[in-house]
Order: sequence, then C-alpha cells, then structure tokens
Amino acid sequence: MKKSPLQKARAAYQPKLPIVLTGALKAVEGKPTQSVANQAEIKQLFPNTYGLPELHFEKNTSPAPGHAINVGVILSGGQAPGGHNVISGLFDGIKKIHRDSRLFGFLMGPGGLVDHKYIELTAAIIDEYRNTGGFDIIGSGRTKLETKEQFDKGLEILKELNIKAVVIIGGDDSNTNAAVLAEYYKSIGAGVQVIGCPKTIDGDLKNECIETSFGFDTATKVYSEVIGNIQRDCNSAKKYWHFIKLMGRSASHIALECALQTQPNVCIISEEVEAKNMTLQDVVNYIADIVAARAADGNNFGTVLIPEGLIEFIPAIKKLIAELNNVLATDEAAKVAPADLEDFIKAHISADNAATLASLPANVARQLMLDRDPHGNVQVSLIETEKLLSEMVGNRLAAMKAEGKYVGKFSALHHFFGYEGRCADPSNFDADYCYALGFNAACLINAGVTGYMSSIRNLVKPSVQWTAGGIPITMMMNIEHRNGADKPVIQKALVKLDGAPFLKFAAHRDQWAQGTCYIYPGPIQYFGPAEVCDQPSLTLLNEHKGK
Ligand code: FBP
Repeated sequence: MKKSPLQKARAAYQPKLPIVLTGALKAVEGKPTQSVANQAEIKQLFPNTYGLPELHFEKNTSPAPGHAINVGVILSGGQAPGGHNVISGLFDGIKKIHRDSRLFGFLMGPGGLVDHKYIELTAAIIDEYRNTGGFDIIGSGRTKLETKEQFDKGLEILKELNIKAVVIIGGDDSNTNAAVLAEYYKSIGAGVQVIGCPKTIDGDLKNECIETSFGFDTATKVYSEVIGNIQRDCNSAKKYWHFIKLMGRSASHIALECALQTQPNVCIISEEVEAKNMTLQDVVNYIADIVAARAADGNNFGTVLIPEGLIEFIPAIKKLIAELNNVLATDEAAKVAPADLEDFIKAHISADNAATLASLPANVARQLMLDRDPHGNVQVSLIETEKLLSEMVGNRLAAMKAEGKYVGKFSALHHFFGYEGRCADPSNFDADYCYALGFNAACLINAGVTGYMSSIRNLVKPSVQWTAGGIPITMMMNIEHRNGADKPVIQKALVKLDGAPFLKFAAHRDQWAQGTCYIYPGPIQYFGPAEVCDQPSLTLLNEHKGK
C-alpha cells in the first residue's frame, strides 16, 4: 500500500499506554451494580450477567503466567476514528498475555460472525493499520444480532476457531447486542466471553463510568477545522449565511462541541428544542431574528450549526415518528407492497400526526415514513434539514421585510459534515484512548469476565495517568419502546441542559450571535507541543470542571 509522508511518520507513533496497564496487573472488584432504570425487568432478562461488580485494574506484584488465547473482533456500526488502534491494542494485549495468542477479525460487522466470514489478523496486517483512521482493516456493518439462530450460527465458527472471547467495538445498539450475546453464551455454558468497546463519533455512549466514546474527539476536531475555515471565508466575503448540518443521529453533542470550538452565530441544540416544546417554526423564527439583528448592524453573513437529529426532537415530529414506528412494526404493514406503504401509513395514523406529516416537505415526510436502519432508527443523515431550515428562514425574512422588520440580503449556502470526519486519522487523544481500550479489553478477557465494557477513565489527565477497568454492560441498560415492542437497550446519553458544556454555550451564545467572535481551530496536529496536540474535547474538559 503506497503511503503519504504523514502516514509513514504517523505509523511510527507509539500510543501512550496508561501506566497501570504496562506491567502485571490484577482485577479488583467494586460493589455490585444495577441497571440505570427498569431494574427488575433487566434483571429478569439478564439473569447471568446482571448485577456484576465494576472492575478496576491495579498493579500486581505476583503475576500469574498467561495462557495462549484465541480472540475474535468485530467492528460494528458507523466508522469512528481510532477503531484500528482498538484492534492493535487488543492484538498487543493478547500477545503480551501469551505470544501464541491469535486474533481473528470478522468481516463487515456482526454479519461476519453469523456468516462465518473472517480473517486472521497477523502482526504484518496490524502494523499496516496502526494509528490510521477508517474501519477498512476488516470492514463494518449494521447487522443486528438478536436471534438465537444468529447466536448459535456464530458459536459454530467460534468453536471451530477455538475462540474464547469476542470483542465487539460499537455504539449503544452494538453494545446492547454484546450484552445479549454475553448473556446467551453464559446461559448455555458456551465458554465464550463477550467484551464491548465504546465507539461512536456521536458521543452519546457515555455515563459516569464511560467518560466518552472514541472517535468523538477526532471527528469534532475535523468538523471544527472546516467550520472555522468557512467562518473565515464568510467573514472575508461578508455575503453568505452558511447552514451547516453536523452528524450525530440523535444527541447534539457534536454540534455543541463544534460550537464551543468555533463560536458560530447560531447553534441549535435539539435537546433544548424538545425541552422548550418548540415547533419547527419556532426554530426558524429564532434563526431569522438573529439574521435580522445582524443585518441591522450591516452584517449579512453568518454561520448556523444544525444537529442532524433535530427533526426527531421537535415534539410534534417525535410523536409522529413514534406512531410511524408502531404502525411499521405491525404484521399488517409487513404484508403491504412497498408502493402502497405510504397510503397504508397515512390511513393508519391519528389525525394529529397526519396533519404534522402533511405540514412537512414531501421528501422529509417520505424519509420519516419509509427509511429505517436495521435497529429501527430513522436515517436522519439522509434528511436535508439544513436546506429545509434555510428555505423556511428565507420565507420568514421575506415576511419580516414586508412588515418593515428586516432590512438586508439573505443568501444561504449549505453543508453537511459527517462522513468527512468519521475516518480521519485519530488525534493523539483518540489514538491513545483507543489503543488503551483495546489493550484493556485483552486484560478483561484475561480476567475471565463477560458482558463487560472496556472502561478507561481520568481522561482529562495525561494518558499515562488514565485508569483502567470494566463496567457491566447491563448497568447502562433500560427498557425502551423500539420497533413496536419494549426492548432492553443501553440508555443514550443526550446533552444535559444543566451540564457544564451546555451552560458554557448558553452563557455566550447571544454575544456570538450578534458579534462576530469566530475561533479558527485549524487542523488536527499530530506532532508538536502537548497543548496543541494532546488536548481532549472541550466537552470533556468542561464536564470535568463542572464536577
Ligand atoms: P454509530 O452510532 O453506529 O456510531 O453511527 C453514527 C453515525 O455516524 C451517525 O452520526 C449517523 O447518523 C449514522 O452513523 C449514519 O450511518 P450510515 O452511514 O450507516 O447511514
């Protein structure tokens, strides 16, 4: 594979492992845990893996000899920078336990386990991918692992390859799968451990014990660089409003982090829109008022950050989606021919929801009605919210002009940043964090546990001071209504409106709206002083300051 000069230099980067993971270690058990909600139901569904204690690793003075072990690894869901380092950390971790340990990668996501598609990840392959972005080492996919047939089919190949543990690198849905798989294999005495690793650029897989998901740091730095470049452009030409949609299926962590990094004129936070019970028109009016106020100062330009998931948080649309999901999950709907599905849906939803549906542009309504990913999520990345909002803002400004409330010119440009950042080479933070997550997963396997997520904490400190351990996945679960039924799932972490990152944004946003206070973060730096290269996200820093 031909490499760029930066790739060559970057390949030599040695991720900084937390000191606690560098020598012999022992697992120390904490108190038994409970799920975040619905304790009785989750306990009943996970009788073998519920209530396990948290674990943390400490140095050990009398290490036990390690045994060779075969491990499988799966990359699941959307790409996130650092996935290759989780795998290289895992590889180095199991090799440290015993040099004859072997790592197998299942291809194209959880489907590879079920379909028995895999490769052995040798040292030569791993070395090609250290510190690189992407998931191309084995590919990723969104197959949902949920049926006994899938689990049993997977077990056939695990037995054939003598694999004793599977590491699933994924977001909330994929780690839910990991918990279900762990429970099933334990219940039948399969002798296969399952360990999860917290991945997603969306940043919504986090809680008290998982400080951040990997990939968020790099992706938001890439988006912030480009937003900064756009801001410099618009402050130079002074003639465009840029409507920028940012990935993050549900929560607005990405938009909030980018706002903290770049200080745009407007940033919408979906969780606030929901809390204030705002309509789409309320959001439009809010933006139009800022455009008009800037125009009054002679500033006919600006930036608007829009979280990808906004549409789902507008209460009326959220209600509509919930009913659509229920209707789509019925046996009756399953029998309807695709061409007749829209009419079927319209005939089966309430009058209120039908009115909301009719108020939306046809392409948005279609997306909400028909497109779902395998986990039942609306594919919000396909909805052009940035264009929808700018069109509505344009209409609102025209009405304000007619009333004499707006004097200015409004010319909008549109951007969607998502795929640009998901496969970037990991920042030093993500390179170190991911390597530690993978290495730590090997330590959890060696400790003999199953149904745990790899947990590396103390992340605002230099990486050598990070702590390491494992969190029972059932601890993060609650019951939610998905695809027409109540299911145990990992609770998504939304932006907290009383949390330090949002409060910091809220305290400054009026000033950023009227003034032009842009920050231009510039590109990720891999070599240079620590204050330039090793800074964690502002979300993480503010959350820690707020404690
Ligand atoms: P994960 O939750 O699997 O990490 O994926 C996150 C994400 O990047 C979202 O931000 C986005 O909505 C979605 O994936 C898009 O996925 P796809 O490219 O498969 O449509």
